[in-house]
Amino acid sequence: VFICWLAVFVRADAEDDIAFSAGESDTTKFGQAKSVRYLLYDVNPGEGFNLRRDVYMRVTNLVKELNKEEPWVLVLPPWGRLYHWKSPDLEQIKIPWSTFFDLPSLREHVPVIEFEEYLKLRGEPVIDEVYYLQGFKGGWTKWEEKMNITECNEGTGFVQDEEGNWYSWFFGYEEVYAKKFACLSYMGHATFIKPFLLKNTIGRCVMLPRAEVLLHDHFGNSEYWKARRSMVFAKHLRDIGDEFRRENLDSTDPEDKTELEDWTKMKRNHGDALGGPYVGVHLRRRDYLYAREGNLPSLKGAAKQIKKILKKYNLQKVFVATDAPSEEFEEFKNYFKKSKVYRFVPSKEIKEKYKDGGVAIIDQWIAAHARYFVGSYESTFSFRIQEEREILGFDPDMTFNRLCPDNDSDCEKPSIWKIVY
Ligand code: GFB
Repeated sequence: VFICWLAVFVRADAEDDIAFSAGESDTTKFGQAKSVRYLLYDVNPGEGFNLRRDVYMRVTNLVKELNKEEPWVLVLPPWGRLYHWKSPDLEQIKIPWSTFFDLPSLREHVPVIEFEEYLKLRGEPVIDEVYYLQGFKGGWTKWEEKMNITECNEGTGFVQDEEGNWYSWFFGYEEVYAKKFACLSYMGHATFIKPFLLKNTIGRCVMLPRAEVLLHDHFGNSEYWKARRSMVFAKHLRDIGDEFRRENLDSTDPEDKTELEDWTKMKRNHGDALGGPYVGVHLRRRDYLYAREGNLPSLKGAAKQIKKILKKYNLQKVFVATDAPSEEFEEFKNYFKKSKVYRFVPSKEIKEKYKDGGVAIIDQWIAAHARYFVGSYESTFSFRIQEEREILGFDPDMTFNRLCPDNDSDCEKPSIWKIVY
């Protein structure tokens, strides 16, 4: 149904500009069909890639709910300017979602288009209404769902020109402007904003910056997992990861029992997946050493823990996904005398094409296929690997593990987030 709507309205927009007049139904050509509307969002600039993926899931399920009333399309916010994407030689803005994800898979869940596709369809670089989400001033003592258009709590980065148009970062597209801007204090789940969007906004495209303020409607139920399962990585990245597995880690899908199917049909039991004959580690370093001080091991401590795992499961190889600088990786590797330790090092071409984000996904993909996985305390990067393994059908004991700090070898295990169909 979603894809039909998308197809109808993409055609309508291409054929006839009138289909874009705000809030009107184009009933002349398409019977009683309502004009499609667009929802665009953005996330706090300081957030990393894998928290942003979580925000996508919240917004996607909001769009799914909106589509029960009238056709809405989610406009995918281009990737760029992320704090952790530091490679100095790469330009990392205006990156489309198709660089990282498989768009047909996303569209099996809700209708989505890239921002550039939206601009092309619209024919004018305009966003009709922007509601900048924020918490209620002074915080809260009692949790209740409420929202209110109020003055802005802090600088928003939106400025108005003499003609009344609003300008902001807009993902690096300097020509883009908004016609209307307001701050919206908000406390609630994502779909709590649904009546507001349906009844109190009329613009064809509504944008919600700081969408992390919207909470998950359901955390961990089948809707959550549908959104998550639809986030299939782009094939070009999976292929690179698979080649690395095959060439270095003796790991192939038929042998590892990790073959991927269309996500809408794929349903695995825990323990169906065996995984390649290696331990997958997510060794988060850099800013995390300060942010999670006391919860991470030293390099030597991490190596000691991994050697134990290798022995227990009779494995000889280790794959390390890490943001560590190469000197740290070399030090870590030197703690292993008998086992082989691998890291994915991208060619110049891969890096230029798929950027820091693509390389991180390849790391996640390889780590997700390991027989046993161990991650870093509360890292969303590790969480997403764990979810990938739930989708593939690993035994939770082989997935929900973390590296302990040196002074607490029996540290608490991560929560188990089992897949729900
Ligand atoms: O993904 P992310 O939100 O996870 O942010 P955390 C970490 C980023 O660092 C990733 C890089 O998106 C990558 O760009 N990175 C981390 C890695 N681990 C790896 C890895 O194994 N391989 C590669 N190639 N890249 C939170 C952040 O990070 O940490 C917050 O979201 C804050 O903004 C906090 O910085 C301290 O949940 O680990």
